[in-house]
Amino acid sequence: MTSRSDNSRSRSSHFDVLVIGAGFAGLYLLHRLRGAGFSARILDKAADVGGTWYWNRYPGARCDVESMQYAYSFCPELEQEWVWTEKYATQPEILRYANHVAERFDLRRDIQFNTTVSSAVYDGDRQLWVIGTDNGEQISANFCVMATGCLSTTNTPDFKGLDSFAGPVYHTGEWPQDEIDFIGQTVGVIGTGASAIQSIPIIAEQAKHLYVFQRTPHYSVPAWNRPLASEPGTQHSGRKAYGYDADLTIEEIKADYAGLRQRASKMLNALAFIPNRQAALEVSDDERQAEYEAWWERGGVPFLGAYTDLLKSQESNETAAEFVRQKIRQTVKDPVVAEALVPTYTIGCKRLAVDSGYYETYNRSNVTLVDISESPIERIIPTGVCALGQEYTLDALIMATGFDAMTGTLMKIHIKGRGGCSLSDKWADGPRTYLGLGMADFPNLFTITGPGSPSVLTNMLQSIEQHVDWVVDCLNYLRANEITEIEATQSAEDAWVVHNDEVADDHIRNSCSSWYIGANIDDKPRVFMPYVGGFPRYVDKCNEIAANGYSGFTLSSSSS
Ligand code: N01
Repeated sequence: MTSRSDNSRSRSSHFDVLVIGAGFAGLYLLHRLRGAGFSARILDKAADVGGTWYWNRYPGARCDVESMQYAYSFCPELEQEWVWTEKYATQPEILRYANHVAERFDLRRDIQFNTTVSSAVYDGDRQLWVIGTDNGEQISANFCVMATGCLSTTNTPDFKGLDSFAGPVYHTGEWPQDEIDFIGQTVGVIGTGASAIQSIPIIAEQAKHLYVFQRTPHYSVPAWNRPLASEPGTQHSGRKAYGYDADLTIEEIKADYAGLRQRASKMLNALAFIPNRQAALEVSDDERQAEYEAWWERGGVPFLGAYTDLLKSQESNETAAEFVRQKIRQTVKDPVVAEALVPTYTIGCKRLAVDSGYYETYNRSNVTLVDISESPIERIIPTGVCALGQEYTLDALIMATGFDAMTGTLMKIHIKGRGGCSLSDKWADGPRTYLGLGMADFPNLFTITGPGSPSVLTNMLQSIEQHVDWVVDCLNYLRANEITEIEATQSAEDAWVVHNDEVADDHIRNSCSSWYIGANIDDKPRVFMPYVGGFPRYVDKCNEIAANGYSGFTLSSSSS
């Protein structure tokens, strides 16, 4: 087997392109860079490939995008040969896929694992980036690409006394490599976002008792996960099927995978499904109820496609929200617990979760919901958690408390651009980018799915491929035209930030406290970070800019 952590080989210390991150973005980028004849190296702090899927090994971790769509499209042979076994792939299966890609395209020989990038400094005189690592290395490159992911720096709130807890403390986003056995243990989970919603049903099956500390309830819709049968006609589960992916067998999708991708690229979230073309308030209450029921039976995030205006009109949104609230009340037997689990805010404002038996788990006698919405956790003590004036004695504590999303990882690296300009100063009031791809004062630096791009509001694989293709096409263009430096202009960046804010300002997704706006991190500026104008509009803009010779960027050569 290929050595996965071999940092001892003699290595060049200058490359055309340095890539930070060996997740799905970094892997595809390396493949494309090699194909285009650039020398490239990936650095990653993990011991192997996979990015988010390397770290998020918590029980029940799955992708909430259907597996046939959460897969690369760049290589038709890869699309055909890989066989997903379930409608929603588990973390181990997705990691196997990342490993398969690394092996199939012989990527590991240009990846340096176990290497945390601590600094990135632009040397304007030499027009190159100097990357410093925690191994004490300095590696330079003409271009640096941050493929660092949107949810890669975990958030552990500063609970008083946390260090005093005598048992193990786990974070869902930095789960240990070895399987953790909760059998016979009393376990506490803090947080009820997507990671908690996936892990709670599994942990509840193992634990002697599970306490869930909930500050804000989350909306979740069922996954109706199932094996993906390979014979035509056998994967229909008898449910009313909505959307291409739900209707089609693996063979049917593989017979026209390009068609599926094409349909996905026309959707705001880059997911192929057939949305309803009606508005929620155009139809009668009975009709609407039946429609929601059908989408509930279909399962997954397309639920928000039940009507065209669910993310546009608060009144329409409320009809969908109320439908889900009723589902929670019908599922959870104890009415007090049910009411505590019912969210009151806009559905889809926080990212909609997709679950397998989440609400049902609260009917178990070994599960207790601790509603801390009115009164936060007081402190952690050696034996457990103090909240609501009580002590909850625990053997293990799980932080399902999310991430310093979109900016956290970049802000941790000391990035200095032209003239020593620091990224943390530039982003002190929130991220500022041009297209989420580049920044003024940071020449020859690209971010893959950076803030200001649709990223987390889309199927990430589709967005990653679009960004990687755009960056590599740009590098090809620069080389062909003997251009050695590219930098977003201040005016183009300013205009993009204004546009980003305008589309986000009155958008429903901007109406509650979520990680999209940094609300989960104390002192983080409250700015809606992903681009909410939709994937097709964004892609058109990127293509137009490239076709116009990279308008909004200043291009120069060392000889000029
Ligand atoms: O994190 P979150 P996550 N005291 O930020 C609570 C992706 N993902 O890891 O809502 C008490 O959503 C916090 O409460 P509140 C997906 O994009 C994808 O679950 O801030 N509680 C919340 O309940 C997702 O959206 C998959 O009031 C505290 C929870 O911790 C994103 O990752 C699977 C607290 C954090 O929820 C993040 O999900 C899983 C405190 N001091 C995740 N601080 C896929 O399927 C925070 N909380 C691809």
